[in-house]
Amino acid sequence: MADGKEKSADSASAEMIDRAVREGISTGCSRAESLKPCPIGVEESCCKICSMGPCRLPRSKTGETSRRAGVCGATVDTIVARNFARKVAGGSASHSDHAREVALTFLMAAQGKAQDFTIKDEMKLFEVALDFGINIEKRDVKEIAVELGEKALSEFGKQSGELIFTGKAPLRRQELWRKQNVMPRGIDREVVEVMHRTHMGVDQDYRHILQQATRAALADGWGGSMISTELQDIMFGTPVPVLGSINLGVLKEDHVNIVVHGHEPLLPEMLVVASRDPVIKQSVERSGAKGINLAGMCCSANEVLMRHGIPCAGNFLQQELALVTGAVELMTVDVQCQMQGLANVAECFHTKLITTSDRAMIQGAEHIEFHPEKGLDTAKRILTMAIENYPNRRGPVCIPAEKQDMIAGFSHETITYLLGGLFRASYRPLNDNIANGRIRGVAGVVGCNNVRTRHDADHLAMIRELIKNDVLVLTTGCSAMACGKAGLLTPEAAGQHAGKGLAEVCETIGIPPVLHMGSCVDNSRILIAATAIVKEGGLGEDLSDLPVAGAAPEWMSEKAIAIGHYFVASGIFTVFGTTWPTLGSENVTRHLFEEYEDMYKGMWAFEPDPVKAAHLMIAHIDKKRKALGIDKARERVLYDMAMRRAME
Ligand code: SF4
Ligand code: MSK
Repeated sequence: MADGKEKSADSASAEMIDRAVREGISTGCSRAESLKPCPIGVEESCCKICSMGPCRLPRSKTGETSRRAGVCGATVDTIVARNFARKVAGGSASHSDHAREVALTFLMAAQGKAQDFTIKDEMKLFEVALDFGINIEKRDVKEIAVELGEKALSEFGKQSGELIFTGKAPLRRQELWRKQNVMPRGIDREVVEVMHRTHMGVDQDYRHILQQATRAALADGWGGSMISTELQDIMFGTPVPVLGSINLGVLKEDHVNIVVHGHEPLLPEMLVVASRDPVIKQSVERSGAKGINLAGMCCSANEVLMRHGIPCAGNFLQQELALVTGAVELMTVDVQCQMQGLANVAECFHTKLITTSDRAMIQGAEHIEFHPEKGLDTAKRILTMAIENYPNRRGPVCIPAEKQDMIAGFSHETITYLLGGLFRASYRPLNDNIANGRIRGVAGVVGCNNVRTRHDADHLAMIRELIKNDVLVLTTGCSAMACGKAGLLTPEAAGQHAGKGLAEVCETIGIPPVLHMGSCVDNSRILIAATAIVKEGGLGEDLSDLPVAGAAPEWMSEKAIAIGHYFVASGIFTVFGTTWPTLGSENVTRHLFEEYEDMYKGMWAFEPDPVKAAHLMIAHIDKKRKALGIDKARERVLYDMAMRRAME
């Protein structure tokens, strides 16, 4: 196998990839070498939704789309559109089922039935209650929270009307969604309808299939994901900038290392509380370890980092590598992005792998189900298991030295305060700096790692290019963690990597040029931040008027497609890397890449070269600046005193 440095841009990961190879431990990197992707599947021109197939309709050698049809007569356009829509449904279902769990826990917390869960951010509770049309005057906090929990839960099963959070979007955008008939009605309904329409022999017009995919994606971004973010903020506190550290070097040889991996922050929150329990502390002392070291992985890491400053062990492609250190006593996994291969890696060491969600089990892992009624008790049980496992370490522990400081926790609320100050919280300074050209535009760079591209490399190449060109970057998920490891989430990064205008703004406010906004569901924060820029005024009337763009250069999951699709349907130009799942159909690709610009004023693009992709985004940003009439401002020179004197 190629050496670790070719597989990862992060030297800690490279070191562990090499260790795994030396010790004969199978990881995602080694499996990818022996398992090449199917070329027909990559282009999504294969249908297997009924047992008369699978029907494979590859492009001809000259690159033309096959004129053949599946056994039922389905064209390649229908097949590719169905596969794309099902990806959107899978992604929307994942975010939204996460949100359902959060909403159920929120309601139990409001009713006093969830052990140790409370309402931490009352101000945000009142704001969100008002969004839901709930009367907050002269009412008890718990009563408001119960009504909010019930109303939020009813968004999932609603059959008609419009999802409540779509009312937060700019009015122009809401009108456009109604005109295109994609306003989401109920979260579950839209996902179910995609699955029905893409069943054998139902919807067989690719444009019509994609219309429902769009409605399902909007039900994610302006529904499930947003509900999840807002209720988590109310329960656990709205994030504020926090100093944290990242990379495999956060693991400690003389501590009991527990890695929380997955997405739902419910158990991780309780583990934080339980780790402070005096009885737990006593058992740590008895074990001979110097303490408990909680660390996060993937989006669970983003959640506990933003609210507690808990260190991050790493992003998606580091999950198995953390275990290869031999220093992890226990890893918990709940839902999404956890590799089944973890069980094999854990077996090579003393590590206990614990599944905790009633929706996800892994053969070879131990299952300890987390339920909010007994949340704290479960967390203590898990910590105790980890402590008892500390003396069982086998073989030499090998923890890479790499560990990097970073600042995370830039919620939309925080950005408002940082920009405008506590007493005049506002996006006005950001809008002004965009108008005067110091900030050329804003980019949301998000998403996963993908073993088919060098780990972290594409995120970093794209983001460095964007900030060098004065584009402020908002980031979430595994992309945020790639930036953290590379030192881009520090205020000093502005002076080192950003263009002159962006650096000037960042240095004045004291923020990094790349702002960590959270986990995958927190991409809804980016929608809210973009909406706040529109509402502040002066930069158009819709999200599609803004000089902004989105990207996921190393995407791999269906959730990334759902996120990208709600960005596009919200009017944002979005470019993905690695591979693109509609290349099997020229018509479907043209529809999403070109016709969507007319329909939604936002469209998809595919560019595997991250620097070229950054320049597609910059070109789009410049096009929007020109349309707004602020393109000339960039050419204006800011004269300092020396230049003025020279003129005199
Ligand atoms: Fe083939 Fe049609 Fe069945 Fe798909 S639905 S597998 S194209 S026969
Ligand atoms: S964890 S969806 S690999 S961002 Fe949210 Fe990372 Fe992508 Fe999972």
